[in-house]
Amino acid sequence: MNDLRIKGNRLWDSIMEMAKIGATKKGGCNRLALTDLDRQARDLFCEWCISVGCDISVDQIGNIFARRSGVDDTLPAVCTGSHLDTQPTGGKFDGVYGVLSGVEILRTLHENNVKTKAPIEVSVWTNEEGSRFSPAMQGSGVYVGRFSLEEEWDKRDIDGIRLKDELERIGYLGDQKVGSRNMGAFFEAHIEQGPILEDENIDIGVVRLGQGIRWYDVEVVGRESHAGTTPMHLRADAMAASADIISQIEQLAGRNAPNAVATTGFMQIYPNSRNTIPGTVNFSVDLRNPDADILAAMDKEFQAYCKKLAADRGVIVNVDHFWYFEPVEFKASDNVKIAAEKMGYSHIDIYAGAGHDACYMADIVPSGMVFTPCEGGISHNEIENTTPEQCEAGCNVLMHAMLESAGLVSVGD
Ligand code: HGY
Ligand code: MN
Ligand code: MN
Repeated sequence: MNDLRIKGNRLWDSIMEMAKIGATKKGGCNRLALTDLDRQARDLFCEWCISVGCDISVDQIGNIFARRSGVDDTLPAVCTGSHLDTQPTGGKFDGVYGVLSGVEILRTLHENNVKTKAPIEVSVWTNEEGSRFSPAMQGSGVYVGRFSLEEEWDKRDIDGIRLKDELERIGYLGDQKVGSRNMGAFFEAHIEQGPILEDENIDIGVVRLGQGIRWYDVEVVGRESHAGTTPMHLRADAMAASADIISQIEQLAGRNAPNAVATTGFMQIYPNSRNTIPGTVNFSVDLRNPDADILAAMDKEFQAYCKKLAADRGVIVNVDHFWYFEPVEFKASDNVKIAAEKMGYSHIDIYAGAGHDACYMADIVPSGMVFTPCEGGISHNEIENTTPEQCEAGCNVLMHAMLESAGLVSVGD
């Protein structure tokens, strides 16, 4: 069993095939959750899994599960998976690498006629990115009970389109009750999306922790007025106030260096006219830190600043802190480490800066993540890149970490 290996070229070709769905001119992917492009990606995943004998199920929030029977199907399944939705300027690998590593493992087990004790499952989680609908990790969050199904069904995108209607429209509003599968462990392979593995020339990141995340919607309400006739001291300028807040969160991260990060990535300005002082500005704030206490202190400082700024500037600042995700430990990471050592891959312990579906799966089953290097640590960017060899190494480690949990009965006839 130890010499069982995946086929790196086949995995790479599948990633390139999937990348054609929503391909952008700069070589990335724009495949937002629950769009027709997401449907095409989901359909291709299902087709590939059915071709190696898997059964497909879809749950009420559109999560997909491809199942390969074990010798004893009453045992909890050993699972892997990730996401197929991307950022608007996404790359070819974020999420997709994890899903297609699962597909490659199914192909490898199938063609080698491997019998495992427990069943193996590969999953596609709905809207991991949280770009079109908030929050991120939405499908896995509903699955583990962090979010209510009904509330998430009613979420709307920027054009007011309702999530449940989109699930129905693309044919992925499943009837399987969320959270009802018999799972025993969950592993996820993912590019690191940071620079450490590449900088240190390491093959595998054994992910021990997922950092904490706090998301806010901020609304600043001032007063529209004429850009030419309104003296500076009489303004209630929602844009200038927002600029203060955004530069303040950057300083907040600086005061909590080296691990704190803070980002505003989304903004709407009303009336968005060059010669009218903005009356209302809505924008996102994303604060993260691997230490829950530091992240709580950052939250407190940020909210206090918004209160004070509102009074100083005579504007209203509404802060909706709608998503908090505390740092999470991965309890099955040792499987990843053992697998990497068995195959002679270099490895280090690392923590995840991005959110991942495995972070929520860790609520319900022992979970582990396998990180692989990506070029320049760049992700959420169309130039996101890695190599076939790095993808192959991570997928081999994923397969053996899973087989360690699933138990091997036989290889070949
Ligand atoms: O936000 C994240 O970390 C992930 O890309 N959804
Ligand atoms: Mn991802
Ligand atoms: Mn992402």
